Amino acid sequence: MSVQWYPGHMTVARRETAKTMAACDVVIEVLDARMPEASSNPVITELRLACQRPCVKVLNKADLADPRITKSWLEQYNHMANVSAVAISCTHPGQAAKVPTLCQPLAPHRNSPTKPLRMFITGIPNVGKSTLMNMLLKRRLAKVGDQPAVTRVQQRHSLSNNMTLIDSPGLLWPKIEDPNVGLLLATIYAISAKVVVDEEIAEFLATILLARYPALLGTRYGVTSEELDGAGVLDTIAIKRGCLKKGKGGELDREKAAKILLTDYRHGKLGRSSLEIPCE
Ligand SMILES: Nc1nc2c(ncn2[C@@H]2O[C@H](COP(=O)(O)OP(=O)(O)OP(=O)(O)O)[C@@H](O)[C@H]2O)c(=O)[nH]1
Ligand SMILES: [Mg+2]
Repeated sequence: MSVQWYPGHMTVARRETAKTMAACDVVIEVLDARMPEASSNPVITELRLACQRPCVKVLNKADLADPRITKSWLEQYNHMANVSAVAISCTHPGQAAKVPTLCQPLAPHRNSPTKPLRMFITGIPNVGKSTLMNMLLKRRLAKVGDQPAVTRVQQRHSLSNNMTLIDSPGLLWPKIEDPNVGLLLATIYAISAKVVVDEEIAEFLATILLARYPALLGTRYGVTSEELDGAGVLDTIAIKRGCLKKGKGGELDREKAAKILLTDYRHGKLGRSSLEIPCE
């Protein structure tokens, strides 16, 4: 599934990102800890390297990811030049504060009211950029929500006399060529539901979970080791949850089962899992 979802506001956001990148000191790239590479926008990396800006990679939603795999990702990222990486969960008060602490040493010359540290929060849609900003400011200044494209314009705020923060709209790249990346991004709802089919995404997700975390599927839906593929997992969910098409003689409603699996996964109801592992 190659994906083309690039609403008008993202063209503007791409231009604004380039401008803000040039006028910031540290880039805070918010990623989804369950898939840090798939959720890293190559356009943002390209702009950042062109502007030679240091970066803090924030593996957010770490409460939903497999902690062992998150640790491996951090080791890999912390070896990169000009990059610090941290895993946080914005659902845990206090963890967000690690981010500015990591930003400061990357631009030590910016540390005064006349030369404040300018931190630019960027990343793909729905990874928690605005939530992170709200947590740092300890106020609900930006609207947040579990769907892509909630933030439409940049917002700049002072974090202290010596630090400013900019939240920005989620940015994708114009054409996601790799079908796996498209499906991964659809799984975490970084791509609008209008352009993807739930059943296809859920089958893809179920296939990965079946291979890597079968016990999670077993506990929540009673899926057994006899299930051989993602389609079978959806059938089991449909049976266990009584998802039947109306007036179709008991035919399974796989679309409804797909929605159950995706909603559960997005809300962490299955337990912690990572869909990408380093050096895959
Ligand atoms: N479980 C969990 N959920 C989180 C975390 N951080 C944010 N969320 C949720 O993720 C969803 C998206 O958060 P936002 O802050 O709106 O994401 P965003 O990156 O600003 O999204 P756009 O503005 O659409 O690009 C919301 O439902 C948040 O409550 C986290 O650390 N853990
Ligand atoms: Mg936002």
